[in-house]
Amino acid sequence: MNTAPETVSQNTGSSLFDIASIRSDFPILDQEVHGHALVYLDNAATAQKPQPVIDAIEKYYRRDNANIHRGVHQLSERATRDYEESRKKVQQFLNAADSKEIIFLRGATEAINLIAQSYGRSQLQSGDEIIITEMEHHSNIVPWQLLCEQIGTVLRVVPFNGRGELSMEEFHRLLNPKTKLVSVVHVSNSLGTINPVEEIIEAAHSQGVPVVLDGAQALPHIAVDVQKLDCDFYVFSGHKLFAPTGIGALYGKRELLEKMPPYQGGGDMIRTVTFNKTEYSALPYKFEAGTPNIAGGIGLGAALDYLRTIGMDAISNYEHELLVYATQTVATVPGLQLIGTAENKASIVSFVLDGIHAHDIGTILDHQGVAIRAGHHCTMPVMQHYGVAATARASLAFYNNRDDVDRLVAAIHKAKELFGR
Ligand code: C6P
Repeated sequence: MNTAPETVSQNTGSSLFDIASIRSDFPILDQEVHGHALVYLDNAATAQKPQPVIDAIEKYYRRDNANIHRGVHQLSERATRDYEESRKKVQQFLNAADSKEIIFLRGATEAINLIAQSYGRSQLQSGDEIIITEMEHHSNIVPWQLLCEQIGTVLRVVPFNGRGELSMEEFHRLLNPKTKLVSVVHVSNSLGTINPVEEIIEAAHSQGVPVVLDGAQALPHIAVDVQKLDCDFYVFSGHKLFAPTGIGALYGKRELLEKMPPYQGGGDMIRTVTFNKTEYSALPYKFEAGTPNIAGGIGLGAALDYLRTIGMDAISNYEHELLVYATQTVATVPGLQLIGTAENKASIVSFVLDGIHAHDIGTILDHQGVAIRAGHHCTMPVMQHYGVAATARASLAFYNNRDDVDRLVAAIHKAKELFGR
């Protein structure tokens, strides 16, 4: 395991942050890659899992594995109880008013597709406008394009400036009586920008327009209160939140979810079925057809318990300090250009290097034991904005430390050396 300058506890302002103890909760970090201690800086793609999450999944498969909501036996009762407890934990984590407002799905992608196909198809009409932004992940672009092809809605796109900050002037200009939905990323995965979602929600609501927030990259870094934000929908993926893959959730205001038709049909989402008429289950089950990812749901609950013991404010404060350090240190590399320098950022550092393709940077860094992501990050319009094919992206989590950042910078220097730059 890495020894770090900050293995001493750091006072983050709100609580003591014991980085050494936190790192020891993530067994995967304690390994070598290509003969070097692993530095994992690809957290925006997927985050690592702490031991309590691994234990919760193992316990489910060792002791409790059974289908839920169906069985009359002990195992099914236990599995159902733990799965439904997790729903309550998601409700508490987001501060939603009611656990019925939490729909378990595969992740952010499926959640946005559900909103587009269920809310979009039932509530919007040809000519209605949907506002998104230039910095959306493809999963907050393509589902709306599909809807536009299907029912004739029109997509409007809010641009961002050179720093990666949304043009709020343009947002207010685009918001007009034809606007029927706004769907915006809370934190950009390729730029790190934390968007002014409060202002967006207030302006949209003043015109009676509901707002969807893509929280996939926000929840791992900042405390989110959906009631305080007053957003209408909030979506996220568990695997970026230290939970297993294949599980995530959609939060929706109850009155909106109530009027939306089911997204998929099948078992568990019905009350009665005859060949003449089928009655659907109540919320949240109306949107949860078929056997769900039970182990994933239970693992997600364990991840949220773990995050609660550390505290999201402590995480935000710690990561902010680390981001400042990473930004300053990485920026000292000659020929390196940071992509995404917004005033308000989460811990994502995207960059390009003169004369070296991002994929080559990624490969050379991997050989130094440093895992980053290189590519368009499923945000091709962001790449088009900057006129680059790809960026190298280091995305930090609360288990990273200054030593990781120093290793990143040393590996970038090595890449430059190998390319004779
Ligand atoms: N971003 C990244 O490396 P899924 O695939 O459903 O778990 O998440 C999709 C998604 C939606 N919104 C945002 C803002 C995201 O960042 C992502 C996933 C990963 O940046 C994989 S491309």
